[in-house]
Amino acid sequence: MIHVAQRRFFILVEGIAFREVARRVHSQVNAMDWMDQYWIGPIRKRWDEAHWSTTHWAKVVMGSACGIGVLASLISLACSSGLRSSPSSFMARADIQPTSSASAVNGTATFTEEDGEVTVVVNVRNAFPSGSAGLRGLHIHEEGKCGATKSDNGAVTPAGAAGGHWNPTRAPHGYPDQAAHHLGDLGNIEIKPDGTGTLIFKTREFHVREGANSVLGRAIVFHQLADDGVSQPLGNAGVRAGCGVIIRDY
Ligand SMILES: [Cu+2]
Ligand SMILES: [Zn+2]
Repeated sequence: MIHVAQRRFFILVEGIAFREVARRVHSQVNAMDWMDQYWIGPIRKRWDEAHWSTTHWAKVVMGSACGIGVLASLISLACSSGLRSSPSSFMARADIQPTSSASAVNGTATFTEEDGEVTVVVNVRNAFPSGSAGLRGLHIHEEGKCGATKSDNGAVTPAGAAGGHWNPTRAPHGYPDQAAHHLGDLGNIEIKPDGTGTLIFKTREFHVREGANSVLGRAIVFHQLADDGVSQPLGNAGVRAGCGVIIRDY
C-alpha cells in the first residue's frame, strides 16, 4: 500500500522532470504552453486525487509511463531530425530612463537580429527640458551601466558609468554611414515638437546574439544635443539625458 504522501512525492518529481524536459526543448517546439495544458494541469489534478485506490493509482502510473515514453520518442525524433539547430532570430531590449532630475526622457530600444541583420527601433518621449524639436545624439556606450560618475573636482557626469562610445574596432567617431565610425555610433534621432521621436536603424556590423560584437550588456544613451558626426571622441552631443542597459530578450 503506497501512502498518499509518497504518491504525491512521485507526482511532484515527475512534474519537475517533465518541466525540465519542456524547458530544454522550449526553443525548438515552444512547448511550455502545451505542457501546461496537457501535463502540468493533469498533474495538479492527480495531486488532488492521490487518495485513490491502489488499483486506480497503478493505472495512472502506467498511463504516465506510456506518456513519458511517447514524449521521449518525440524528443529524440526532433533532435535527430535536426530541429535542435540554433535559432536564427535574437532579440534584446533596453528601457531608457532619465539620468538625472534635470531630464525626463524615457522610452525603449529593441534590437532584433534576423539572418545576421540587426534592426534597432528606438522610441522616446518627454525629450525635454532640452527644449525644441530637432536632432539628438544616440549611441551604444561601452559599459552596461547608467549610474552617474564624479570627477576629482566634484563634477557629476550623468550616466558616466556607461563609459565612452562602444568602439571595439578602435575607429574614430563618426556617423554610422561614414567609412570610419564607432560600432556604437547610431547617429541622431529626430525629436518632434511634442517631445517624441523614433529611430529605425539597420546594420550588419554588430550582433544581438552572444559572442563577438554583441550589443548585450552595453548601454544605449540618448543625448541632449545633436551628434555632429565630427567632434572626437563623442560627437559633441552634450549631456547624457537618457540611458538604458541592453539586455537579452530571447
Ligand atoms: Cu553617447
Ligand atoms: Zn562615437
